[in-house]
Amino acid sequence: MKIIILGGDGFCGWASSLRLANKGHDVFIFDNLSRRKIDKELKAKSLTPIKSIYKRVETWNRINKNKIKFFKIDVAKEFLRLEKLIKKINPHTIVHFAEQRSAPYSMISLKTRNYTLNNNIITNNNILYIIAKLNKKIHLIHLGTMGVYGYDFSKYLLPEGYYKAKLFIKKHIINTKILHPANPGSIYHLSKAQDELLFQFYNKMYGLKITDLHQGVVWGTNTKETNQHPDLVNRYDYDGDYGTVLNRFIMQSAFNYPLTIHGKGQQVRPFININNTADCILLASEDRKKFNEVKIYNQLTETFKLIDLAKKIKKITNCKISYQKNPRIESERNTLIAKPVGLIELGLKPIPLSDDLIKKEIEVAKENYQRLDLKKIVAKSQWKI
Ligand code: NAD
Ligand code: USQ
Repeated sequence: MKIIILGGDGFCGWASSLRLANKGHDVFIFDNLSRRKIDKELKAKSLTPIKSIYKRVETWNRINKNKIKFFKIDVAKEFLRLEKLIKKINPHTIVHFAEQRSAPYSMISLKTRNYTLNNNIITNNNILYIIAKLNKKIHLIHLGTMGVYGYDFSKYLLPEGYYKAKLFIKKHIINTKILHPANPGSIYHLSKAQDELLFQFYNKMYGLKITDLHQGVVWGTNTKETNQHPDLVNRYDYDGDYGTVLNRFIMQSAFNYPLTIHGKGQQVRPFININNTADCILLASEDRKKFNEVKIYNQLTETFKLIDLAKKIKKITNCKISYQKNPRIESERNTLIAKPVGLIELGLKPIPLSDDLIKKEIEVAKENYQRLDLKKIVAKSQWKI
């Protein structure tokens, strides 16, 4: 199949692009390299030495028979070029990773709030409009987030996107089906809640085939494809703005830095390994079934309380744990019961967090000791205005 990967130079997009190419698909990466620009703005960099996208693609194409093509393009700002390229390629599927994905970055300032909202919502509107105009059969797969729900809705298994509901209007009751109520905890998560409404709209108006993958926190670095050559290494964000909690804890324990728990660490969050992210993208891309409503999957494999994660790592490395004043405005205690029900039906084989995998990731961090900047570890972005 011909598959366009928007944001294919990023952490999830790169691993997924290689997985799809490895499985014989024709992959076209579209990316404006804004993530690399933000690294410069924040004076931060991936712990792993990632190569330029040009080198990455050149190396992949040299050692693999299924070639990848790269186009530097801004999906939010270059509408006409985007339309022309999509018309020329006429893909079966477009996978959309091309958003500003850090909650802390989205909360730094009015500028980063506006950038996140504009970039994330407009990339979706552009792509949906183009699909509706050119070829309604193109399947759009979007990376959403489990954080649109706010993590604390119920003590029951979290449904995938929709609820049967009774609406009480004075004495009347309306039986209906509703989208899971949105309850975002950052401007970034809010942008993803807005994306959901765009999908409902374009699906209802134009019958588009859309899959929204509500993904949990991704951990890990490499996959069997990125391990093929050092030029293909995936990014490892560890800084206070872009590093996510489990990869940060692993990096911190590798360098004897006390694990930075926000608050008391009673928050429960969903997690998924980067290899399983790539698996989910492959499974969703190869799902040729027709569906009428927007398909929503919970893309996680496990949930963990943060303190339990920290203790699991401490058992391996005997590291210290440090309880930090929480820079975020968030509930510090929640219940979250979630499973990847639909993705398992599609064939997902979950990779559980194990001591062995943690040790492997610690090795990845240690190999790159020279690139560590201790000053970048502390999370500086504050939710309060
Ligand atoms: P990333 O920042 O590493 O990758 C995003 C890529 O999109 C970058 O290469 C960036 O340059 C590109 N991009 C951004 N805006 C663009 C635009 N306007 N035009 C073209 N390219 C653009 O992020 P990631 O961690 O790979 O996340 C990818 C997607 O998955 C995001 O939508 C994110 O919300 C979602 N997600 C990520 C995680 C996680 O833990 N990393 C968890 C859940 C969901
Ligand atoms: N946290 C710590 N210590 C740290 C970093 C984070 O205790 O050093 C805490 C945070 O306060 C929060 C939790 O860990 O309670 C998760 O934070 P995170 O930065 O790992 O993840 P989050 O901000 O939720 O965002 C990440 C990705 C985002 C994705 C989301 C999935 O950056 O793109 O959408 O995970 S989800 O969690 O399902 O919303």
